[in-house]
Amino acid sequence: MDKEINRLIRKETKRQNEGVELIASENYASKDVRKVCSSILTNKYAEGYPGKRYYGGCEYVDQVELVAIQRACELFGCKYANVQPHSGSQANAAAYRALLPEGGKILSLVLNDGGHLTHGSPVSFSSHTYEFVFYPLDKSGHLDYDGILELAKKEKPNVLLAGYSAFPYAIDFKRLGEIAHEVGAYFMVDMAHIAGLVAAKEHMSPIPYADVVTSTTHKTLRGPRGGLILTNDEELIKRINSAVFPYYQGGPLEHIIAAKAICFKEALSDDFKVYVRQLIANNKACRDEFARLGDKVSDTDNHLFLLNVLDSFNMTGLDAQKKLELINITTNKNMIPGDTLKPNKTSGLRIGFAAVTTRGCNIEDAKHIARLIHNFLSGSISEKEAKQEVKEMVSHWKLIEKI
Ligand code: DSN
Repeated sequence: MDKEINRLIRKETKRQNEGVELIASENYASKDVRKVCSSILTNKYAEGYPGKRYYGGCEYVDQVELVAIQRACELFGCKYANVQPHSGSQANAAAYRALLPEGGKILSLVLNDGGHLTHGSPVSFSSHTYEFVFYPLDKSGHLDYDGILELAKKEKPNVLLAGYSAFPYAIDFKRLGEIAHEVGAYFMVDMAHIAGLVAAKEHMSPIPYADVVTSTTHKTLRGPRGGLILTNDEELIKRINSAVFPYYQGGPLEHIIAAKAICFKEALSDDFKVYVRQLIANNKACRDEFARLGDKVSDTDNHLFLLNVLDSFNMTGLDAQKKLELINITTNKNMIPGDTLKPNKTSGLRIGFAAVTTRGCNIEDAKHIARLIHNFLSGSISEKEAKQEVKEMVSHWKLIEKI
């Protein structure tokens, strides 16, 4: 194999094995998922959809894609799925196109409060194609459902959008669906972060209440890097399919679609339910340990929480992220509700347990991680001591090649 790339893959493998991965959107895909990602299915062009392709020789990739669609529908309890989006951003772009005209209005949560770039950030296509109005969080960082209803009545959006990237609380999709439909808007949910929790029935499913649900497949769902769109509406799936191909994308990645099919099957298993319950318990145990130590931390109902490092350790999120990287703990700086610092500095860190739980992190490890971060960021242990503690902890976990 190409020596240069092989050397870099080996280095990245070592980095992943030696590190405590707390980036809330990351995970480790199974051997089967990774194997299928590198399969010969990558050789095939298949623009179009099963039975209606623009190329010959699609009889087997048609079946692969149909299996993926059927399993996605079974896993999430819905009628229709498009498994072709290359990413969550592509899925969101296609969903918007299916739901509203260019220039139409979307009511969403701003990036700084936990939304996503594609939910109306000025640096994303979304804010250039649609008009965004943002609903605020209440003072405690929770959704203010009455406030959202009031704003929806005033703004009359085409779409009410829910589902977030840095939001640690349960989302009442039923209530938000009622609000959207009361003002004549479509209800769209981007469940990328919590898809695994929804699959394992550890979070309310948006499927019965939303007109369209988008997701990625690589976060808590633990599959290959990619996107997904779900709906129960026969008319909407036609518009979604045309928006994905030919409007936004060309040839689908059938090797990734096959890996999505593997991921959906894995997520239907009892083992996956056990994994998600452990993930939620680990995350809560770590959060509670920070609180016990007197640090300023959000509460949590899901797979992530926000640690206010400015108030807890008098440092910015950027500095905390960089400092933790020195001891092989990976996190990302994140705005916290009401943040006074800029997005490139931030007052917070986003911490999540999807990846480390896959490797075998347990409740004791999760509490240990909180003490380790607290002690290192407050300067009561040295870099050498902290690094040694990380080394000992990960030595009990699975190697990522074995997952
Ligand atoms: N960029 C992802 C995250 O880290 O949350 C969302 O797509």
